[in-house]
Amino acid sequence: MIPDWLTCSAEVAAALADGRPVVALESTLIAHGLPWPTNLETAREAEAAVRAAGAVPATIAIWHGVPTVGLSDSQLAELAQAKGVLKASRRDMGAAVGLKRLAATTVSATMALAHAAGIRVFATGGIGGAHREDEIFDISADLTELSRTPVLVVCAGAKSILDLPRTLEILETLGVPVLGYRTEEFPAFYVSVAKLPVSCRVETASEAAAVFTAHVRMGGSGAVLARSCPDDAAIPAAEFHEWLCVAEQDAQEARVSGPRITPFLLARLAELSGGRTLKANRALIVANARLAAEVAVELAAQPRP
Ligand code: PSU
Ligand code: MN
Repeated sequence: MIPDWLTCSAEVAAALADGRPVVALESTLIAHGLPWPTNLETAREAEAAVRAAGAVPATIAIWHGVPTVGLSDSQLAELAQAKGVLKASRRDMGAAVGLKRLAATTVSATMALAHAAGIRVFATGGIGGAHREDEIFDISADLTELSRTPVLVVCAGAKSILDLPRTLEILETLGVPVLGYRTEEFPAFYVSVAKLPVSCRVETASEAAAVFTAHVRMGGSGAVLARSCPDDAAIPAAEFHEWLCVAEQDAQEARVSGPRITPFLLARLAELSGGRTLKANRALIVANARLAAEVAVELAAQPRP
């Protein structure tokens, strides 16, 4: 049953009612993570990849106060160019609805809305996590949401701008499995590996679906399925870290903090890398969307829990 406070597109509602595979996609990467027009191109390419793999895409946002699952193509285009879009994590959903704001949803809010609609698989670029600066205490709400909402988040690991060892420790503490797709090493977003172990390696979408189903059946909540950035777009770690040091310095000088820090760093890295991080971000988002659709197809073939 889809709750009355949420709007589902007709296509997504029909697929869910029939038990056909659906993949949730988030909107913060469109409104805040990527610049125009790469953002719209990437959103469309991710939706096309989901369809090509046999599932229905459902991009999620809060549309002028209405939680919406399955944006239309014209809504995608509007969101990609809109100014003043709220970046809504879990805690901001009430404000976005109560004050009728146009809000892009982060991983945490997208998970919550996907789950409310009955969607079990969600693809993004990279999840949030613990930020690197020792003086700044900043841990993404994505981690807490993974600990309480049973959605499989397909990503290229956590963003390379983060403290990845701390992020993985927090996920372990919260009981969130981290599956590596054909890898034992946790992917680091633009950088293909972080030399840190995942909790379990899987070889196929079917194995990922089996692990996630078992986790949820035994009372578990969210899980991460991480695949590396495609080789032809991935960035060598040493090169990336030079850009990151400059971007972090710039963020400190500009006194950027809170929800603005991630978009600031991503934009600065795109400039410093001459667009290479953008190319990597786009490639990994599309690859994750395809894998998420493959897992959604497997889950739809299992008897519903
Ligand atoms: N993946 C991307 N680009 C992004 C994000 C993910 O390729 O911009 C977004 C997600 O919405 C994620 C958010 O939840 O970045 C993390 O923000 P914060 O660090 O403020 O929690
Ligand atoms: Mn934060």
